[in-house]
Amino acid sequence: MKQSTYLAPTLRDVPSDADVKSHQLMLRAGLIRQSTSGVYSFLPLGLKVLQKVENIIREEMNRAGAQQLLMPAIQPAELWKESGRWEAYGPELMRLHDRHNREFALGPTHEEVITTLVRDDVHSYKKLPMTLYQIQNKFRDERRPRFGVLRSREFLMKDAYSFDTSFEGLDISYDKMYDAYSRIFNRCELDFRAVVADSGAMGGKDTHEFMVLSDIGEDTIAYSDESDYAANIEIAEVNVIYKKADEAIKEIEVVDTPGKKTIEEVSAFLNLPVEKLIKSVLFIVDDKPCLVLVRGDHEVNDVKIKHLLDAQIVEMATEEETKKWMNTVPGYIGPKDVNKDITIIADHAVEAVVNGACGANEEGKHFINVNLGQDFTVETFADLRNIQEGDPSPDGKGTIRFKEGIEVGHVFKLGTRYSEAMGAMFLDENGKNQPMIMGCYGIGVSRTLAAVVEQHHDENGIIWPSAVSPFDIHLIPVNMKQDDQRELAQELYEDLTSSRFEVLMDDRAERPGVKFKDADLFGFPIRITVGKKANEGVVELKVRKTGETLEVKKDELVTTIESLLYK
Ligand code: 9G3
Repeated sequence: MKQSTYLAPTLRDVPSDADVKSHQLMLRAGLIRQSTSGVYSFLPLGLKVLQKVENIIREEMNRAGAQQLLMPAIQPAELWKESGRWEAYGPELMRLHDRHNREFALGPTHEEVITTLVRDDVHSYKKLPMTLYQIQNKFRDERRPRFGVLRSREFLMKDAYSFDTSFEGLDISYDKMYDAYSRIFNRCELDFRAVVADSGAMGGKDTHEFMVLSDIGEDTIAYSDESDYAANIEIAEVNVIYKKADEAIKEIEVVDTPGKKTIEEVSAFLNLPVEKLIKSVLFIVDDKPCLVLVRGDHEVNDVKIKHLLDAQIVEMATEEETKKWMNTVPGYIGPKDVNKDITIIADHAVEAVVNGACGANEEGKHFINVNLGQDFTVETFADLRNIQEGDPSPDGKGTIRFKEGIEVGHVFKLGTRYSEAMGAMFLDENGKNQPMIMGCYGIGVSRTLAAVVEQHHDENGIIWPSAVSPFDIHLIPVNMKQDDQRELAQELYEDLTSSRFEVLMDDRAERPGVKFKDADLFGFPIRITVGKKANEGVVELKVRKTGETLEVKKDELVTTIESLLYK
């Protein structure tokens, strides 16, 4: 390919509205351009990478025995009404009407579509297990699209769905997908961890997220420094035994704490360690008020509340709701003498607080010497807090550390959630009709591309892993006006291309400095410069990743490149 006519517009400066490296570099290297907020075009260079990632995914899906198909992006609302999800999703589900005013969704995922497709054409256990997948754009109207294609409103996803006759069969399908994901992300040279995750609205029990380690990741991974334990902080269970302080129980007192609302302010003002404070947070759980207590130095984990109460919706109360239920403003609420309609649940750590402090449910006042039993009661104690760095690992081995991660994959065991809702049944060997046992498996393909850039770049630009690089070789004649340079470059272009390398030749009439800067920005693995020694048939080869440069005779070029590219 000749760069003089190739659409890969580079930018010298960092775009002001791009906050992370992958977004900046993908714009500057001409891989993507924004159409509107959260909506992007992939230019030729970007699409070539996307297709390389897709091909790796396809190879590993097929190796795992999955079959590729393609489902429609527009989905009739009836399917989502049948599964009960039409009302469950709000503004994030992009909806439209056709010319007959019928309702449709732009597909954010395809459980409903795939389940009805299988329902209508698969009826016998003899056809199972079956795993089907597609690679297609998804639509989710994110409230805050950001970080380029890392969180966009239209994005490329590989979504797979497995259908089995038993839960044992699902375990096998799940493990095959799990292993395929590990191979995919290894081939993309991503440093990732598979972490135990929360299944969220999808129900089902087991689920893992594949997280690419990155400081800009929006997810926090809790991992052990001594074992392979790793979990999304949302569900990482806390495994700590708290022991009560052995001090005499004191009489409760009200104290003035004017303007002291936060744990830190109250702790400092009352001269009490934060471990003695009881943090009270009011939640509205499926429309009912629930006061959640955690120790002052801990954070409430709303996913754990949801699991404990088997709830659909768990939201923090607004200021008005807090006033309504607690008769005071946030910062002064506590568990003593609250409205009897309010359920009180607490993290295990609260049970060990002696002579603690908490809000007095009156603005500007707190209680001290508060003790469970005599001053307040708790309906249920449970693990309701976020795990913290330094906590013991739940598997008993080592200590918990945190790392940020970018979620590039998510695999779920769905069970019969959709097959029952949509009637996807199979006749078992005894002729009995049973609901199929399903799993679903997603990879954010465009997000994976951005994650590769996040992990593979330096101050000069992208450094593509060879398996996903848009081109293998950047061929640069320093001066197109010099006959020997131009002719040797053309000869090498033909030789390398016929040796099955993908070559971009910079045949522009640009100064060498501009060409070299763009080459570093594009980040192909190998750069060949045809310069002064062209008349000796000698070129300079530079390895982008290491910066190593060496002079190579033209007839040794193919073998040298093969040794560098495919080692
Ligand atoms: C929606 C909207 C957003 C959504 C969903 C539905 C996430 C939704 C979860 C999944 C589960 C798996 C198959 C591939 C892997 C992920 N965001 N999820 O169901 F209507 Cl607006 O998509 N689906």
